[in-house]
Amino acid sequence: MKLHGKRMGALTALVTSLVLVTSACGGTGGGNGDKASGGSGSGGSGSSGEKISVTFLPKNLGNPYFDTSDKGGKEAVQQFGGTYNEVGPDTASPDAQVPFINTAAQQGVKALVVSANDPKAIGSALNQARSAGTKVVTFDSDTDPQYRDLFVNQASAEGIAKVEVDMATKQIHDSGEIAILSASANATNQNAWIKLMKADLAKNHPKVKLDAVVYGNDDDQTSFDKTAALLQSYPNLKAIISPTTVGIAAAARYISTSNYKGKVAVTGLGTPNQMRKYVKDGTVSEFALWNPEDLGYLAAYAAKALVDKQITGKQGDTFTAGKLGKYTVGADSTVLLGDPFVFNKANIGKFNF
Ligand code: RAM
Repeated sequence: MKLHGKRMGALTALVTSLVLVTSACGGTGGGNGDKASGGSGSGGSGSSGEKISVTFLPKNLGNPYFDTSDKGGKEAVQQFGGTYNEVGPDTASPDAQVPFINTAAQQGVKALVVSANDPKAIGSALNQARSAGTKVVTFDSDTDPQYRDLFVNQASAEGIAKVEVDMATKQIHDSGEIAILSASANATNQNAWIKLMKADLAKNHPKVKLDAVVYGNDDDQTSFDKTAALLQSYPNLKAIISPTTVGIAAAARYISTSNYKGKVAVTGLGTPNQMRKYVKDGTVSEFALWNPEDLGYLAAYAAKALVDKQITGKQGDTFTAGKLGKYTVGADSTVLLGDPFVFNKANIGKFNF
């Protein structure tokens, strides 16, 4: 299902939700054949015969989005018989991940799976790890391409930006003031989406004014406070788009108990479990995401394929990601999970992540 250039119809939404539900329940997800029981077939040992050790390094710990993605990663690593580890900083700041990368390299882990807080700040640490023999897969939020072997992308940046602008502009009848509450200021993924959202707004929504972009640093309290400040600074605000699961939940929590409820729309990217109560109480009518568990699962299998030398990361390389089936490496050493999905009152009950 493509979201480009059209709104998601009720039927496609239903079909896609069924695919997502199937996937969340451990079904085929990508529809390319169920390999769940047999893993990849080559076991968890790399070409040297050692177990494949995979370390997941999210932007920050304590973020339910990464709890879910890394759970998918763990499932995959266990399936192929490798060893799994998760480490990470408490705050999503640009270079907070560097010591964890250095430690993983010293430990000689076979693969690091990283969501980057900054496209450059962790680059030299990653390249040192790669020189020492560790394969680097970025997922969720990329680095500059020269610092990693592969990027596992959740959905196209264009698709993610468009669905967010579509959801917000629809709710404000394509006219009025909006603001963006983002994650950290250097986050590669959010910044790519914001750039595309700005372009879409300028081109297709002339009556919508973007008042401000503010940063909650993927921290709940900071995001909550930034929401309050936005509402104070811009009394005519009609909608907040938050392209981060931490931000959207904090903004919805603030608005749900304030006089702004029903007057200021909140949308963006969220997890169903965090957003359920705000959809039920009418604070939020719709938001989007992908399946983070599948994202982590796919990233782990991509790491294994690199360690096994089944792929090098060049365009056209193919590998099998367990139950999700077969994937092909695209341009810029990128593997795409799928399309974003819109959650609303009608479908949110079917999801549990
Ligand atoms: C937050 C993180 C993550 C992003 C999601 C949507 O959990 O910033 O990088 O992909 O939101």
